[in-house]
Amino acid sequence: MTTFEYRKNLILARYEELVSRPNIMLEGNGIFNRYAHPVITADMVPPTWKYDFNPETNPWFMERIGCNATLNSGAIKWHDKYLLVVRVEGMDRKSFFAIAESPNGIDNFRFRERPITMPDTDNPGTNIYDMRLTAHEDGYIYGLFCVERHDESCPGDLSAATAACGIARTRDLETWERLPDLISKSQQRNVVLHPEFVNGKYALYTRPQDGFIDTGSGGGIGWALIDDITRAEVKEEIIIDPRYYHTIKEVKNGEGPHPIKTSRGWLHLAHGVRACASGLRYVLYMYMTSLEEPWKKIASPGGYLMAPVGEEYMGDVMNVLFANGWIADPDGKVYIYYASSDTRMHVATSTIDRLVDYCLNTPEDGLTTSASVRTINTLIDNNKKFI
Ligand code: M1P
Repeated sequence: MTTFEYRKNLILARYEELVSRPNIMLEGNGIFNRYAHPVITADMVPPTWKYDFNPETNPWFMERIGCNATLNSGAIKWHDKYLLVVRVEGMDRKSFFAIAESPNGIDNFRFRERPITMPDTDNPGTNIYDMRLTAHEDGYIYGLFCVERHDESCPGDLSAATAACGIARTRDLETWERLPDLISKSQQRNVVLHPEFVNGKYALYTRPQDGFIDTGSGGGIGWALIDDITRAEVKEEIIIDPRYYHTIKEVKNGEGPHPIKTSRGWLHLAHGVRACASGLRYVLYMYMTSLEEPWKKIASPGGYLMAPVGEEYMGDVMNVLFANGWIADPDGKVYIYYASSDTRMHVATSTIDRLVDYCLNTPEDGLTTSASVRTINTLIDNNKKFI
């Protein structure tokens, strides 16, 4: 057998084994369950995207185009399948979108034949990433994502960049129509389209920021109504979920996927960021807003819902959990898709009832040590009647 044949068979066998590996649910904290294996890793990118299969031009069956990571994925249920629009990051640091689909939402994710070819605007981005998918009541599926460009106002600084919100829409998740980027006075990342019209307008969750990394003096999760999605512009913006000193969202926060509608209000998943000696720590948290007025907070459970554990802590950007996709099934099961350390994708499952209970009955952050201890003592006192 030639080296080419041997290596080709080995790579294909390993790939098949990995993409068809069953996942196993782990016991959790009553709120959600993690799973034993990531749902998508860089090794699950199809070999045809990486290898030249021609024995004449690739006799050693060498990898030609490497994949670095598969992370921050948008999610949607489509024709009974669980679809992730995965941020695939090549070894060249460029991210692109690619759809992976699974019959059950927890394993057997396979990428479609090709990545998404996203049309550019007249001002092409250098990098695009982190798509939030919204099946809007106007009939389109929208994908909102970050478009990164070099900041031309700093010609001498190769790290200076700007972040804007790119907008595309599709009816079939095959062909995408690119709309102009969101016009906003500030830079924007983590912009999410609300699935319903509000007062006859499109509604966005925003994350205004002064710079590419720093949210500056502002920040927080914002809310803006948009007159025309084909020329989207943030004219007025209010902050609906601000940052607070000495909390999980002291440095910055951002909306995750679009909120899930429940009979008790809109369920929101977001990420919060704080600084520590080892750098920034990204965790996932939840809040709820009013059904009628989705910009008004009605519940704010204290602390984080999920933080990195085990191998989740390790990766390209350590100590990061980030989620921009979840799927709620008609039976109430919720699939939370999250990336760990900007490296791989995982799933955790819960139910709408459990997540609503979590939001409504988890004590709020009292913002001081004394308040936290008072809250624990109240729980201990109440428990005395039962133990
Ligand atoms: O590296 C962690 C995350 O950093 C950014 O998130 P945010 O805008 O909230 O700071 C994004 O670049 C995100 O992709 C990344 O996962």
